[in-house]
Amino acid sequence: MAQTIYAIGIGSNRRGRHGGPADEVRAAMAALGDVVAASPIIASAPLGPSIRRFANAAVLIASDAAPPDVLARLKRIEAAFGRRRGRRWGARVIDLDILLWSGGTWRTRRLVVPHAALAQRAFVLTPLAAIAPGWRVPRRGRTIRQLAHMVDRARARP
Ligand code: PH2
Ligand code: MG
Ligand code: MG
Repeated sequence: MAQTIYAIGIGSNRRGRHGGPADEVRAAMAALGDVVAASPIIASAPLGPSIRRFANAAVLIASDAAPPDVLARLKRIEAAFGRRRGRRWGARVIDLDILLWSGGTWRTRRLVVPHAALAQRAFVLTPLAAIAPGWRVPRRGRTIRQLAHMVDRARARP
């Protein structure tokens, strides 16, 4: 019986063996398994040095595994999809990030949950708000819905 829920962010801006970025995101959702909620897939402008647009989504998965084990599984899926580790923020077939987990916070050298940039990224918050609007983010004391509104307002400022 799975007690723990993880919110996973999914991104792609490069073709892979499943097709274009949105196909890669869909295939990653299937590969993750135990998906209890899946957001729509959105298109987003790249943040950082990459030129190609991204497909982004978020899912909730149920798992009894601890965060480091879930992270190891995400990395195995990324490798199976043909992800190459290289330039930071380079174009990638698939990127799977742990955004939140129902256990609260996790902080080691290798893994920090909630994801450090969660509150700044509309391409993470917008899909996540579609499936987990009321999830209150530890340490920020705000819900995903509130953070999504805040990031939208920040972007709208001239
Ligand atoms: N991921 C990054 C860097 N920039 N930009 C968009 N739009 N979507 C992403 O998923 C993304 C990005 C690093 O993980
Ligand atoms: Mg990422
Ligand atoms: Mg990543």
